[in-house]
Amino acid sequence: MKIAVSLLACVALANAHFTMQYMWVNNVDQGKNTYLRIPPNNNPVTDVNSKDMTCNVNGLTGSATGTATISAGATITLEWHQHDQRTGEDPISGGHKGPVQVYIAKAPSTAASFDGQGAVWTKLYSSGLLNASTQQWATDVVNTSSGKHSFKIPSSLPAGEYLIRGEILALHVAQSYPGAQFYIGCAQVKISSGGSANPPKISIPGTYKASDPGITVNIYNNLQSYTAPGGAVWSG
Ligand SMILES: *[C@@H]1O[C@H](CO)[C@@H](O)[C@H](O)[C@H]1NC(C)=O
Ligand SMILES: *[C@@H]1O[C@H](CO)[C@@H](O)[C@H](O)[C@H]1NC(C)=O
Ligand SMILES: [Cu+2]
Repeated sequence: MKIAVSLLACVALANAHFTMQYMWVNNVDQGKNTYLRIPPNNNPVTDVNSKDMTCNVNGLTGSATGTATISAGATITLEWHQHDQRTGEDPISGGHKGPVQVYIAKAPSTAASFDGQGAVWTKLYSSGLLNASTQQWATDVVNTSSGKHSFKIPSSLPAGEYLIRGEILALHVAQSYPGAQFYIGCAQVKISSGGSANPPKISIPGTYKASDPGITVNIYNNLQSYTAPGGAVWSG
């Protein structure tokens, strides 16, 4: 019954999807759509093998996009909304439950010219099922935090230009594949000083599989634990 209701809600609210619209650096708002690769609309990606998984639709280049200079150790906040506004609407629409993750990938040259293909992505942040008894998800916290979630750029990352990839995975229709909805946003940054770490890296697309228990999953069956796709967070 719950599944049927959620399916209906999803169809009825087809444009209740969302996009990543702002990046904050050390609590300073960089401005709407600034330093971000902007997709044509707020639809999710559902094919885990599609290149749209990297930085959303039309996201393989950022030649028209600026690059923010940040220092290693900076706190980055990503902010998501359904439509073109910060107020008057829930950042995340009802039923869109699931994990929130962030990856980073070092560009061989400029972030603007980087397509993010290959084993280049390191996971910096992951938040999933926070409380099994209340079924509270990371998306619930983003929703009540005005669409925002924050993470730290590890100081040990080498200086250079990078793509930051935010991912919110909505699992309300993920019982069969394709169903899980990937909301993806990429930001371009230049880390001005840094360390010499060589963190573990995965491919997006590539590493995620339709059969991953974090991608094809029924979240309406009193789920007790959840493992997000993409492996462990690298903490620097
Ligand atoms: C976001 O919060 C609003 C208001 O509390 C709620 O109606 C909506 O269902 C929430 N979204 C999700 C995905 O839980
Ligand atoms: C989960 O929520 C319940 C009910 O609100 C609360 O008693 C419990 O402490 C929470 N558990 C965690 C791990 O936060
Ligand atoms: Cu939906």
